[in-house]
Formats: sequence, structure tokens, C-alpha cells
Amino acid sequence: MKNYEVAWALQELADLLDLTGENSFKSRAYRVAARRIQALPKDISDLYREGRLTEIDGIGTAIAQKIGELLTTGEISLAQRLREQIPAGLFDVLTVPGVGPKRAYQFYRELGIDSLSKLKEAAKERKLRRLKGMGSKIESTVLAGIERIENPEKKRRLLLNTADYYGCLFKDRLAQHPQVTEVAVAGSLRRMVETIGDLDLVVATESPQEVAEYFKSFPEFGELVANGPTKISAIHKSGFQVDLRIVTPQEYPSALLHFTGSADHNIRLRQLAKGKGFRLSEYGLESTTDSKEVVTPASEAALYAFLGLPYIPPELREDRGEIEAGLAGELPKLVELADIRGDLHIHSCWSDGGATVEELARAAAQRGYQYIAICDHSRSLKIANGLELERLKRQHADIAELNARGDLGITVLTGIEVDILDERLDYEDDVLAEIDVVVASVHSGFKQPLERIMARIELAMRNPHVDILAHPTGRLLQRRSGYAVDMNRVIDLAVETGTALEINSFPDRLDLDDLTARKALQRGATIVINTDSHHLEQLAYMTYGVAMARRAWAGPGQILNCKDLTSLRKWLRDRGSTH
Ligand code: DGT
Ligand code: CA
Ligand code: CA
Ligand code: ZN
Repeated sequence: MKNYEVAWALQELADLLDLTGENSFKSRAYRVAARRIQALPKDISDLYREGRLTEIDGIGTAIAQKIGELLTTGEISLAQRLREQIPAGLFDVLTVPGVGPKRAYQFYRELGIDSLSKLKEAAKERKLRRLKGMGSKIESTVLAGIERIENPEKKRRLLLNTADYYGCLFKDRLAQHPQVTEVAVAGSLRRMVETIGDLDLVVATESPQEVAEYFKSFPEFGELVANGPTKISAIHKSGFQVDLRIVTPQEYPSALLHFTGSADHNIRLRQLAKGKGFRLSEYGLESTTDSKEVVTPASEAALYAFLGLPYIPPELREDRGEIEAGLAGELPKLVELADIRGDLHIHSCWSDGGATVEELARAAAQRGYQYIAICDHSRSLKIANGLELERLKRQHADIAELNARGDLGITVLTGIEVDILDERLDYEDDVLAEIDVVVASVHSGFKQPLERIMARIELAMRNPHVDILAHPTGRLLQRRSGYAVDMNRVIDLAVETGTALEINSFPDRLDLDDLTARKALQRGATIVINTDSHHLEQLAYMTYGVAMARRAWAGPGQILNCKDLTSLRKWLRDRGSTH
């Protein structure tokens, strides 16, 4: 039995324990042991024969006994027992992206969900959000996942967070193999395109066969659609494809560049190489003279340098002017996650979020932020538990009290996501005037004609109390296109009124998109990158919003929430008085 096969068995045992609600210390210990064994340079069965299993860090006598049982009988009896005890449908529930064994157990215990169809029903009836630790967005995640499993032929693209989750998982797992020297995610995920067709990974090794066998053994893969010595394509149980390219360490930089793409960017690079007398491919640069000399640059940066270019960040590799800018030495310095000082659109459990203001503040402080704004829904959005005036006042008092305690390490600004109704906003101006950060958004009348939607948006943007227009097109990726909106006009209004336009980092929105955001920046509009978090863990979605801003060629100086708190306060104050 190979090391990784032992690792998969321990991982499965950990999943099974979580699925039965067993205490999580045990499952965590099995997961740790699995990771250790995967990365072990020695053969686990040799160590077992020599009676040295417990010398491995993270393996005590109990786990060693399970491994011994597995190696001698081919099965862990505890796993077998648990498998028989768990309703079969729970394993289907587990294939839904975003639902791990702990969540699956929670659904089962609290709502009796033991099949995909019951999960779907509960999501549609909005029952999942009531469970501890879930926000309202859990239901759309679950429904999108089930839709993909039920209709594999539809070939829907993955949302960025799902692709990112699996990309990291497979990358880390490949990196643990002792024969792997380098591994990276490539393709559209590395470029952070808003949705991902399939996952691409490039791995460098001197032992391609072993690495290929290892990859093919990943327990969550179903059928293989390509199975060559250097190219493997596997279909994940939940329906998406994963492509692996196996190359030598010498070829790795050229292969990474090639498989990162985009195809259009690659074509331009090949033209540049040709001008220098070389043929560029995934294997390196081959001289077109008789010498046929092959150059294999030591890094992507060296490869770009060879072509007379500075390093071009993956987010820019779309042939949208990055080659010209690079040749002219005019590539922008792009905004980075570390430049972000705060998040100005976050929901708490005062409306439809899953966390308290204090929990959110602490989590945001841990991210290194200086400030956040709590922008819950306004009163008309009844399904999201929008705030009546009385509750809004209480929330503001609460926030003031939190700030006064002075131990948060962060400033919490008051905020609101005010609904743009027909011909008015959901609160009067005197209410809005009292709020630090006013985010306005359209949540109704999606089918209205363009004139009418534009009139509503214009009214909001011309209101001096409105600071930010949230998710300006209202689109939901893979589900619905936005309402009818003239983005050119919205950008003009943003420039005229100084209202910031949001890049909403939520993976199903990413609205503004990269091209529109770029246009807005070129015309001088202010952009803010918010997460619209409804749950603590969603604060991390900031990465995706930043990626969209990078794809829009944005520098930190152009992003509102890269300002420090003092400058932000000044910006908020000045706005109130300009119009
Ligand atoms: P996706 O999967 O639809 O989200 O988009 P990509 O960009 O990940 O496309 P994919 O997976 O077909 O290929 C990954 C990269 O490999 C692509 O960005 C560039 C490179 N590549 C693949 N096929 C070709 C090709 O026919 N010509 C060129 N120039 N490059 C290719
Ligand atoms: Ca791809
Ligand atoms: Ca691919
Ligand atoms: Zn929101």
C-alpha cells in the first residue's frame, strides 16, 4: 500500500467521524496524520514492519494501530462500521461544493437532511440560514452546487471561490508529494478571471510516472478524460474538470507561462519571440536558426526579460494593452490585498448576516484593517430582516458603545445599505445624514425598463448622503444578468457626484466587472472594494474584489478603502458638502 493510499483512508475516517458528529479532536488528529504520511519520504509499510510508526510526528499508538490494521487487512474496521451506520444520502450531500462533513452532519442533525433532494428543498425554503454559523448566502451556494451535480452536461463555469478552494486543495496536496519540486495553479484561476471553466495545474518533477499515479488516486475524482504520461484530465465528483501538466524542472517556468495564458497573451509573446529568432512553446525557447539551441529560462520573470518585458502579473495577461505598456515601461503598480485598510459593506445579524458586530470587528482587526462599516439592509427589504428606524438607532448606539470600549483594535463606522425604491430612498435624508457610510443599492424592480432603473440610480447618486453605489449592475454570475443599466451614464454620474462605485467581492457578483471598472478608473471615478460579507469567513472574499481591481489595472491610490481612516473620514465629510 502506498503512503498516499494510507493517507486517503485516514482522511476518509476523519470525514466519517465528522459525519457522525464525533468529537472533532479525533478527526483533526486523523487529518494531521494523513498529511504527515503523504509528505513522508519513507515507505509507511516499511516503518510499520520495523515497528516505528509512532516515531512519525503526529502519530500516537491509537492511530498507529489503525494504520497497522489497514496495512494488514486492507481496511479499518471502524471506518467500515461508520460507513454502514451513516445514511447513504449523506455522502451525496458531501459532494456539494461548500458542504464539508461537519456541515453535512449539522444539516442532518438539525433538519433531518439525508439526501440531495432534501437539501435542495431546505435551501429553497430558506431553512439553512437559521442554523448556527450560516449566513443567508449558504442557500445560493448550495443550490448552485446541486444544480451542477444534477446537470453535468450544462458545463457551467465555477465561481471563483469554489475554483480557488479546489485549486489550493489540489496544489497543496501535490506539493506534499516528495518527488514534486514545484507546483502552481495556472489557467484562468491564476489570472483570476471572474468564472473558471476548468482547473489547470502545472507540476515539476523528475519522476513523472509516480506523480501521475498519485494525482490519479485523488479520492474525489471520478472518470479520467485524458490519461497521458504528461497530461491528465480528471472529472471531479461534483462535475468540473481538473487538468494536470507534468513537466521537468527545466521546463517548468515556460510551461507555467504557457498554461497560465491567456491564449491571446501567449500569441503576442510568441510574436515577440519570433522577432528575436526563437520559437516560444511550453517547453522553452527554441532557436529558429540551424543551431536549434533551446533556452529554458529559470523563472517566468527571466522569460519575460528575455522577450524585453518586465514581469507581467497574471491578472493582466489578456492582451488588453499589457504588452505595449510593458515594452514602454509603463505597467501600473497594482493594488494588493495588503493595501486594503477596511471593508465598507458588511452585514451583521442585525439584518441577514450570520455574525455579531463585535465578532465582525474582531475578525476584521485580525485581517489588519483599520476600519469597517456595518451596512445592514434598510427597512423595505423585509425578507432580509431590514432595519426599522428604531432598530437602526439601537444598532448605532451599540456600535458607539463598542467603539467606546476601545479594545477592538479597529474603528467600526455606522452604515446602511439603503434600498433605492421608486422615486425615493428607503430612509429620509435626515436619517441618512446621521450615518457614517451610506451604501445604496437596487434590490427590486429588476425587470423595469432602462429609463426607470436609471432614474432611480441617478436619484440615489445625486443624493449628497449616498457615498457608494453597491453592486451597480445587480448581476448574479451563472444565475441572472443584471437589470437594464447604462454603465457609461453611471460612470459619468460617479465622476460628477463623487459617489464611489463598488467592486463587490462576493464571488457570484464581482460587480463592477474588470472591464467596466477599468473604464470607470480611466475616467476618474472612485472605486471601493467591498465584500458584502454575510458571514465571518466571507471577509476573506476581499481577495476576489482586489483581483478584479487588479484586472482593471487599478493602483492603490485609486481605491477608496486603501485610504487610512483619517483620509477616509475627510473624504466622507467633503462629499457631504460638495453637492
Ligand atoms: P477557462 O478554463 O475556460 O476558464 O480558461 P483558461 O484560460 O484556463 O483556458 P484553458 O483551460 O483551456 O487553457 C489554459 C491555458 O493554456 C490557456 O489560458 C492558454 C493555454 N492554452 C491552451 N490551449 C491553447 C491554445 O490552443 N493556444 C494557446 N496559445 N494557448 C493555449
Ligand atoms: Ca482552465
Ligand atoms: Ca484546461
Ligand atoms: Zn449588501
